[in-house]
Amino acid sequence: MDAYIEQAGLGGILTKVRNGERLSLDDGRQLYQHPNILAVGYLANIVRERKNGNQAFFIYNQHINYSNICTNLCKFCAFGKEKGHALAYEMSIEEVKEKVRQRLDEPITEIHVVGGIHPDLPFSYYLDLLRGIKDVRPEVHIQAFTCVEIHHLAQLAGKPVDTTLEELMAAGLGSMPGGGAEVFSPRIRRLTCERKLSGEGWLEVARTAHRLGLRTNATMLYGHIESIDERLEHLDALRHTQDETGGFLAFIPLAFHPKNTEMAEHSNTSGINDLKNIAVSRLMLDNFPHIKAYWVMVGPKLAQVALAFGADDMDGTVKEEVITHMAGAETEQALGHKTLIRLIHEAGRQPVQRDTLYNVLATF
Ligand code: V47
Repeated sequence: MDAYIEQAGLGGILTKVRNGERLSLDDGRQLYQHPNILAVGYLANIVRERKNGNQAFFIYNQHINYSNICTNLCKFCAFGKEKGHALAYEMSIEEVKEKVRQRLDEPITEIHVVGGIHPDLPFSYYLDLLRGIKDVRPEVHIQAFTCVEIHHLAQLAGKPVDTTLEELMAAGLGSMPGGGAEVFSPRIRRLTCERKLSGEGWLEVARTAHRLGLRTNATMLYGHIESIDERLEHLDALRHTQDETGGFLAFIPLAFHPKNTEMAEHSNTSGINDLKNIAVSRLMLDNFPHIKAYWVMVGPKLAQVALAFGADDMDGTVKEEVITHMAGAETEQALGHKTLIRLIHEAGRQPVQRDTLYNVLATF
């Protein structure tokens, strides 16, 4: 195989990968532009197996999107709606608790909570939301609020981000999901989400969370107007932040879904683009423990294949995913854990049910 990689012109990168050396942005550019997906995937798989062996993780989780009312109205998003819009909704704390109650018979270990930037819900709503979930399901880990939401909550509370996070942690916040990162480039933010917290602002919230001991994820929304260099700068900013804090758990490349968005003229991403983003992020993010192939966005079939191209995690059972489905996702709303286990087995990997912090709960 090494001769094959050398013939593909990737011998220099292979040497660096074998020696555990950091890849440069030029290396990243070469990988993104390389036509041979097998060669790029082979390199990513070396890192994937060094970090996670043959294990492929999944989690038993539930998604709750408490409200889609949002003042940012990003052009790539079909989920966020202005207050008063026919499709706008907001759940009462009792409705959130009912969602949790409805699934008490399932062995869910994580509840993933994300919403928009709501113009008038008070800070107390978010504390009550966390406490309400814990009332119904005390043992569950709550992974809630993107860095963008946390920044907004700090403004609502009129307090610094660290104090705000401490109050949320006391109410039950266990970790934070990786959304809202999009592409950090100011050009992309100006053209697609000009009202959103800046890339530097997103990273600063993540740093603050990590300082308090909160683990967080990171994402990148690819497949729209971003250039390869903008993707690489995004990955580079993440790995520098991870050098400083070590607080990121997983990176999730998010495939752009254009339907019902203001960027609907774009096509869906291709399988090769999806695999490239997984493989290149595995290679560039040498200090991230995990790369997720989020089956909701890339489909269960490609997420399964991605386990040989750098990914070591398929996310989880999910259920009631709204953000991608409003943007036209054709995947199911949920995958049973038996399906996840079968997909992982068929990929030749060892299925591992994990908790949010990647502690092993069961192997199959
Ligand atoms: O923040 C919005 C993105 C994110 C679209 O941390 C879109 O483990 C594609 O972050 N097409 C929410 N993506 C999802 C997310 C996530 C999902 C699963 C696991 C984790 C994790 C995080 O989805 C948003 C935004 O970046 N998004 N619109 C769209 N049309």
